[in-house]
Amino acid sequence: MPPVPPYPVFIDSHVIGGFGRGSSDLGIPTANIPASDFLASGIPKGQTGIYFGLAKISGTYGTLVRHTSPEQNGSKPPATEIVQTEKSIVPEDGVVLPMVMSVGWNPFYGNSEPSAEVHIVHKFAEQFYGADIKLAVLGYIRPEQNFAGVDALIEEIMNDIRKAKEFLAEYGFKQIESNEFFK
Ligand code: ADP
Ligand code: RBF
Ligand code: MG
Repeated sequence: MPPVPPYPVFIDSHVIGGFGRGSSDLGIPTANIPASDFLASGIPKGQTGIYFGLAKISGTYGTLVRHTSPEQNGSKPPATEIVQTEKSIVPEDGVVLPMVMSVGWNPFYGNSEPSAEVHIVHKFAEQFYGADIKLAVLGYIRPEQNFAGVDALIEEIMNDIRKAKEFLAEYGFKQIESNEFFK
């Protein structure tokens, strides 16, 4: 079955710093994008939750520097800065890969502002803060939930990844991958 309107929704964004806990707490890194880019995308306003689709990284990237301050309380991400390095292109530059995406307030962590974050189903050798990221959102999986513990959250994310792979296998995403947007 092809994507059902309003999907595919295309988002042209860039990778910013988040809380830094995707990799450390969950072992599931998520490339964060400005939540405003998601809100401007044409997906019905306020529809937070878990999505799946395709992602493509390109362009230059750098090292993330976090500026933590004493008043920071864990519900707001620390201020960050991306310092560009000379080495600039990820090996995956231009490759379209499967992704799952989480948008909202992360009830398990109780964030005070919404985030939009993308886990690319691929093993990267390094980080790519500051890189350009193009997304084709192809469907909605479920609303955000709270969990009794971090293991239950991880298990649910693994389930989302499994569903995303199934949906993508069924769609046969070649048609979306070859869309002008990803050129
Ligand atoms: P942050 O809170 O700053 O987003 P994370 O722990 O979520 O930190 O790690 C995200 C970073 O890890 C991304 O910005 C990206 O540079 C890198 N990364 C490495 N592998 C992946 C992947 N498979 N999917 C998404 N991001 C990845
Ligand atoms: N956080 C939640 O609090 N509840 C969720 O249901 C939830 N689902 C997620 C599903 C996926 C596919 C991903 C990538 C993340 C999800 N998260 C969820 C966000 C998770 O808490 C966040 O990635 C980490 O806190 C790192 O920022
Ligand atoms: Mg993240």
